[in-house]
Amino acid sequence: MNTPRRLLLVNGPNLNLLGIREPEIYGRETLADVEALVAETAAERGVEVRCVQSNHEGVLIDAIHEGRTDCAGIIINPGGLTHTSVVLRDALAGVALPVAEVHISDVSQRESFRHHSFVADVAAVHVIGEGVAGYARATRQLLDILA
Ligand code: CA2
Repeated sequence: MNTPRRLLLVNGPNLNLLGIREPEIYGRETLADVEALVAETAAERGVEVRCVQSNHEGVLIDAIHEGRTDCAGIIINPGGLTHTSVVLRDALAGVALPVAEVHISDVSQRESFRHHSFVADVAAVHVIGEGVAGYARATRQLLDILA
């Protein structure tokens, strides 16, 4: 396979609050830090990243559809939509790009409503509970799949 030129990074609802609220759960890094980390990690292999964060499900779905035209894979932390959204899952399945699912916190150790992910079985990579650093590992694993 040719080296991919671009990845899509999608962060879902409320992740714009990273570093501002609940640092005991999500750490002190901001969304800008997450986006810079993923961009730097992908740049190690000459790959660009387009970053999207939205609090609106339809905006996320449109971004995923647009990614089909010029992105080789998707790194996504769907936030709370992980546990509720069939439509987000359908969008990811529909574009048929390799997906890496990231969660900052260890959702398996939190409330039972966080234990199910609608995205898990359409994702090829899962990095859960490794803090913001998990985005870098997810990026590398996704690029390994695409190489
Ligand atoms: O651990 C994760 O990355 C989550 O995807 C984060 C979601 C949560 O609903 C999932 O169960 C697990 C919440 C994102 C909200 O992020 C905030 C960050 C700072 C302050 C408040 C919310």
